[in-house]
Amino acid sequence: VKKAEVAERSEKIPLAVVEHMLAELNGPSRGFYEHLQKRVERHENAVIAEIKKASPSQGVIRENFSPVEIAQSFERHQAACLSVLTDASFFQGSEVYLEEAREATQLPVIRKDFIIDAYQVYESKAMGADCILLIAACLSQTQMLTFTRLAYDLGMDVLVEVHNLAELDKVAGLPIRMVGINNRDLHTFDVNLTTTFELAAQIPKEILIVTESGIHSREDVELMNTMGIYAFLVGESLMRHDDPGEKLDQ
Ligand code: IGP
Repeated sequence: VKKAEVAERSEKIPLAVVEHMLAELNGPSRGFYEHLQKRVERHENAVIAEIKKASPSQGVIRENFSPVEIAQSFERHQAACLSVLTDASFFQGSEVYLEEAREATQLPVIRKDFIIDAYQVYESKAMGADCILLIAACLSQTQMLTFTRLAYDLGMDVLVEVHNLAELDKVAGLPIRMVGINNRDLHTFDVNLTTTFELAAQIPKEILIVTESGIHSREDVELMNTMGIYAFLVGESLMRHDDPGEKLDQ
């Protein structure tokens, strides 16, 4: 009886109210795009530093895993933003890590997960994400548009990730201001930085490009700079360092 009664009441809560309440939750958005853009426009490097315990290709990357300490180290060493893996099955991530990392710093945070349902967009806002990742390889054009609009309504930014020209075509009409180019093929795990060079040439100037995966050295960064790319998503090479933030100074 109670169940039926609650179900009846819950149907009466308009979605717009839920959206409004969620948009207020966890305080104002920290401006993920703005944090990147203000550096990129001055041709300063902007790193989205990723908190990642394990990956499908590498297994456990970091044994001594404290999201709070890692996040604070990234902030001390001038990371522009944080990325936190929340996917449990492939990356041993958790939404708790995102909540802890965000609370321990002032930095905007992207939720790194495989978003395939609108429910996860609401969920991202509820856990405090300032931005969500949408992976073109996993989504239709319609889904990307729906999830993007929903994220904006909830006050979050969107980073759309592409890996090849077909995916880039698929995202061309979306109302977005950032594109992530993943140098890693999600099927084979092969990493090739030329992916960024090939795709970046096809992307309109006003879109902020983030090069993702396989960035390990100062040389990699400088090579990207010669292509006019100043925003980076870096995980593994930071996580393998004793004090992960220190690697950002190298
Ligand atoms: C970080 P790397 O090679 O620096 O650890 O890569 C990030 O790009 C990678 O974790 C990533 C990812 C993803 C993970 C990019 N896109 C999509 C899961 C799902």
